[in-house]
Order: sequence, then C-alpha cells, then structure tokens
Amino acid sequence: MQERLQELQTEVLQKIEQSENLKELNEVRVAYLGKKGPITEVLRGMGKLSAEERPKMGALVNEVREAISVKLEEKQKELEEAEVLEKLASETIDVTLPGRPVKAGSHHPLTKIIEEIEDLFIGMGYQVAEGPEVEKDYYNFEALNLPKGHPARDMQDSFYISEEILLRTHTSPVQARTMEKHQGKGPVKIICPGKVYRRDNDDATHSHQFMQIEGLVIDENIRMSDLKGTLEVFAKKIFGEDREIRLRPSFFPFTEPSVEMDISCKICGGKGCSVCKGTGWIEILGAGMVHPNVLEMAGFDSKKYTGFAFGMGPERIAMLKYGIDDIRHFYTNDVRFLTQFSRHEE
Ligand code: FA5
Repeated sequence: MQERLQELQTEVLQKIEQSENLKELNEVRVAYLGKKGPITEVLRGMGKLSAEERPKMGALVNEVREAISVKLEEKQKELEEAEVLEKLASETIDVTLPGRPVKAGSHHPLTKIIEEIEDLFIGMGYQVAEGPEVEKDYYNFEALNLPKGHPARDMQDSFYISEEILLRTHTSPVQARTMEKHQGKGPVKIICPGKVYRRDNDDATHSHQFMQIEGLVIDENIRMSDLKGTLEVFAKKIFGEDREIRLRPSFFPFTEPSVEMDISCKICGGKGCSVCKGTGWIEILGAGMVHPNVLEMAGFDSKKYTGFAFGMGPERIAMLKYGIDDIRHFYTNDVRFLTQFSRHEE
C-alpha cells in the first residue's frame, strides 16, 4: 500500500507538471483527488490494516495529499500568470496603424449662401432678426398695407391654419414686428432670414416651402438711391463684378415705388434656357421704398422717416451662383449633390 501511494504521488506530480493549461490541470485534480480517484481508493482499503499500521498509513496518505495540493496550487498560479501574459500579448494595440477616415458632413448649400449674405449685410451694419413661421394674418398682410379682401393677397397663395393664423408667405412680417418694437424711433437696419410657405406648384424655380431674406432700413433721409446702391453692392459681392443686374418697375402693396431685381442667367449666359424660361434673366428679389401706410401703422412718422425694404430668395441666388438647374435639389438631400459643397472646398 505504501508503495502504491508513492507510485501514485510520482505519477500525479508528473501529470501536474505536464499540464499545459488550467483545464488540463483541473482534469488531473478531479481524476486523482476526486471521490472515484485512486487516492480515495487507497483510503478505503485502510480498513483492512491492523490497528498499528493504520495511523502510520493515515499520516502517509495525508503527506501525499499535502504534497499534491501544494504542487497543484503552484502549477495553477503558474498557468494563470501565463494565461494573463498571453491575453495581454494578443490584445496589444498597434498604435502605428493608420486610422479609419471619419466621414465629415458638409454645409448645405443654402446654409452657405445664407451665411454669406448675412456676413455681407452684418459688415454693412445690419442686425439679424427672426420671427415666427406660424404667423398672424395681421403681421403677414394687414400691417403691410394688405387689408382683408385686398386683391394683392392673391399674389401669395397661402396655407391658412385658421382665419387669423397662417404659415407666413414671406419674411416681411418680421419687418412689421421689428418696426412695432421700435415704437416709432429710428434707425432700423435689419435682415431677416427664414422659411416661408406658399401654395405654389413645385417646378425648376418654385417650391411650396422656400427661404427668404428680408432687408429693412428706416431712418431720416433714406432714398431710392440708397436702395439701389445697397442692391448693387450685394449683387457684385455675391455674384462677381461680371454679372449683370437690372431693376424693373413692379408692384408690392407695402412699398412705393416698387422694383424687382433680375440677374443674368449663369446657366445659359443670357441666351435663354429652361431655368430662366427663355428670357436670359432670373428674378431674385423684390424691393422698394417702405409705403407710408406701413410706416404709420407701425407707429413711425412718415413725414420724418423714410425707408427701403427688399426680400430675396436664397435658393434662386444659390442656383445662379453655383449653376444649379433645379430648386428641388435643395430639398431632396441627395448626398451626391450635397457633398459638392463640402468643407474642403471652402
Ligand atoms: C415678396 O415675397 C416680398 N415680400 C418681397 C419684398 C420685400 C418686396 C420687401 C418689397 C419689399 P416675392 O413674392 O416676389 O416678394 O418673393 C420674393 C422672392 O422670393 C422672389 O424674388 C423669389 O426669389 C423668391 N420666391 C418667390 N416665390 C418662390 C417660390 N415658390 N419658390 C422659390 N422662391 C420663390
């Protein structure tokens, strides 16, 4: 029995030493120290021994078990450390690998043109004002010399929410609101960019929802020549010195006299195409001298104060500047179109 025990000890210690990983080591533990293992079997056989031999044998069995446990523990530590080292080695980060490129978004062409126009007017001393898109009929029409039932309301087909509330058809109500806030005291010098809505059929140059930028200047001695000079500076800065502009007499109920400004078509060079509807010109803004009724309604003394106002469509301006042939490109968000205006080109 003693021999068998010593044989077993040598065998187990060897197996422990040969274990290559924690799983194998555990298998050795279960196989030799478990209930069905050979050491337990030896213990069971002790009943057959004499009373003298039994304690000696018991001590020997304990010695063998102790030696095996110590070896098992040592080996377990060794294997655990090896596993940690292996894991660390396999998880090493190669900091020299090139990074994956991050896809950068681009500025929407409309945002670009609006910011460019804003910067230009801010440079000329204007402030940027904003107003609600869901507007009162009063500010959208009445305060602008367009009382209920006025035939000129038909110029702007509107989306009404109730009798008194509509989606604003132009940015001019921001003029009316700003003038009211000034309580009859000039000067006023603002531009108002924002979304507007009309029941227009969508085509190459019309959209039912589009942007406008309104401009308003009120002070003493503001004249038509100030308006003309301002629009000329604007056109040359945005489109370049070589583009032609023309002012045509027009009608807006809130300005008198009124004009419309056209710019030569970049797509066809003035020969006529589908974008300019064969005329060689594209209308980009309406303007005029603020009607005395509008000044008075907002609390300004029209004998002391005069002013000019203009309202332009930035989509049409971006179309002309970048040679875009359909206004719908701005709203369909095709990335092939949008990425052409990416930051790298700025
Ligand atoms: C107006 O909306 C006036 N409030 C502008 C104004 C302001 C005149 C201050 C005088 C003083 P009009 O309806 O023409 O005017 O529109 C102004 C500009 O908006 C047009 O020149 C055009 O560039 C743009 N626009 C008009 N309708 C559409 C549309 N359906 N889609 C895209 N752009 C449009």
